[in-house]
Amino acid sequence: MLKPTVERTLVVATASLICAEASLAGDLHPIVEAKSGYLFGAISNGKPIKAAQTAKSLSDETTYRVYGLTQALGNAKGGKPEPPEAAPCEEILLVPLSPKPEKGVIAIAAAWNALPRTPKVIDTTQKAYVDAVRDFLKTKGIEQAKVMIDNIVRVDLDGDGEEEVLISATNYLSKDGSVPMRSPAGTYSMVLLRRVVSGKVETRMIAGELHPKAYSRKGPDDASFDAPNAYKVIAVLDLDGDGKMEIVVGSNYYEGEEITIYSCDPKNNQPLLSVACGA
Ligand SMILES: [Ca+2]
Ligand SMILES: [Ca+2]
Repeated sequence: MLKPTVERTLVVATASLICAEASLAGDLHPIVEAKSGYLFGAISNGKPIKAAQTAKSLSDETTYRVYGLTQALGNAKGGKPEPPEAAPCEEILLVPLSPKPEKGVIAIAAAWNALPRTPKVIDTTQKAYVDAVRDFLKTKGIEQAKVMIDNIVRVDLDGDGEEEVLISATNYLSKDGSVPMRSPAGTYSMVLLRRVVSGKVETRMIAGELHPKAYSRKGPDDASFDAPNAYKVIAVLDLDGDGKMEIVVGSNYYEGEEITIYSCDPKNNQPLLSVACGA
């Protein structure tokens, strides 16, 4: 009597596994960083799925839509995700895209319009924003900061009719704007979100790091450098199809980079999916 029961259980288990895979493939929206081809993973039923799991369900050819910061750039075909041929970043999966538009930032296989509202890139020297950055740094212990803004993007993230402003500001005091191995005192890099909350403008950091003091090795086990990062908004797109736009932040340090998709939650922007490559 025992054996048939076991067999029946096995049959049921296999069937439910097939169902799970089929529904995943049906609503799987892979997301790729257009320049590098890094596979972030996917969105399935509004939830993030990691790259390795996404890759199992992708076929040899997937049609993606490619987006830049301010425009849709048409379709591209993506091949099966493969690990890179050489180190570093063996854990990353690459999706070869064709064609590869020059201004492409993100490719996503989804039918919805990921750019429901067009972000505007505005003048980085506007006093209101320079002051906002300086005031924010002051609250974090960086007095009299030299404000340097990389880009300012204005867009209605959540679709409530009120525009939000994303400010990417970085200053590591290097003459050529490069990111040093050690952070000098009074340096910073961050992405700030400015939005109106109950009639008042609120400024919050979505990603970034602040260095009121210069990095120095405190103990014998500490590294001799802290490899600070420079953060910048590279795209604002609705990547899960709910009409609200997620924020894509690129960050790089002296020999590596990371790209992270943050949720559009107005109170707390959480990282949803991220890809990183560094030595
Ligand atoms: Ca809004
Ligand atoms: Ca969204």
